[in-house]
Amino acid sequence: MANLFTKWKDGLSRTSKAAFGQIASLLGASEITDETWDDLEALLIQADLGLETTSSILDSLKRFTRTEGMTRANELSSALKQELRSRLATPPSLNFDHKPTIILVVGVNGSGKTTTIAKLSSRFRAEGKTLLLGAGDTFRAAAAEQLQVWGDRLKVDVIVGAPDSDPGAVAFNAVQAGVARGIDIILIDTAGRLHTRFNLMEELKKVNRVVGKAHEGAPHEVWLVLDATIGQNALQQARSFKEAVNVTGVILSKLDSSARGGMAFAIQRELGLPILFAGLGEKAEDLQPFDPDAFVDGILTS
Ligand SMILES: Nc1nc2c(ncn2[C@@H]2O[C@H](COP(=O)(O)OP(=O)(O)OP(=O)(O)O)[C@@H](O)[C@H]2O)c(=O)[nH]1
Ligand SMILES: [Mg+2]
Repeated sequence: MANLFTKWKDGLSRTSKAAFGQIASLLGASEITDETWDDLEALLIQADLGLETTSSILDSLKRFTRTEGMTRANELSSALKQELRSRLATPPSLNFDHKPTIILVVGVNGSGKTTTIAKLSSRFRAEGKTLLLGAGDTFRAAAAEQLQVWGDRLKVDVIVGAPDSDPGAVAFNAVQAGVARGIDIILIDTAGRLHTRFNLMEELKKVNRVVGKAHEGAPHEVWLVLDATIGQNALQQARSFKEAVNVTGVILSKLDSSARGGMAFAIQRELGLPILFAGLGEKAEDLQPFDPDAFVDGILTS
């Protein structure tokens, strides 16, 4: 298995070659001019950092260059790196104090929820936890099957409902079964839904409430899977899901397919949500705990 550094570097190679790569070239050996600032601003926006985050980074860097008396653009590189790093929180360590710890996984269609649940199962099982999966996506016929295939492969039981049955009922059954069996972690998959669809968001609220009825204090975590390739739209999605259910953390999927990835900074700044894991590929071991140092190093490697 490739070491972690290589995994992040390889996983982020698209990102580092695109906008962030151009930043590295921009910060070559030339003088810092007004044009340098304009270009840097454009590239940070292009990299998906968002207007607010970009202007705040530029303000800090301009202040820093003034106080340090910097004139060369290449001196800006390490300042930018530090600036980016300081805007990413180290994710809180996950403690699975509750037995079972019940985790609801939410997000728009195709964001990577089901695959992420499989990857998480594989990771948690390797840490010695017992798991149970709830196929709360009763909407799409193939959805429960997809989770079941992963369950078979990973040897993790999956609680499945009848097609078109109530997703709340499946979630309820999964929680009850997990409690009865003394399971450590229950991961509940949900149907993908557009954050703009009122009825589907109401349904998600209901699933959330039902899980709370099945077990007091649950869900203990609600993880939002955001596709890193969709850019700034991820912010809007995150806002809507956060309003509907109590999202406790974000998983950034498909960072390996994204040419930008800068919205990680905007998610933290504008929503205050921790990024817990990053999807760096399609294999089970490609889900890694979010590592801000490796992330910043990875995107700025030219
Ligand atoms: N390259 C890459 N592909 C990923 C990653 N995570 C998920 N995918 C792919 O994205 C596609 C959609 O993943 P799913 O897990 O089915 O997404 P979902 O959110 O469950 O989709 P719905 O149930 O339809 O809402 C699949 O082809 C996955 O293999 C990742 O980190 N990197
Ligand atoms: Mg799914």
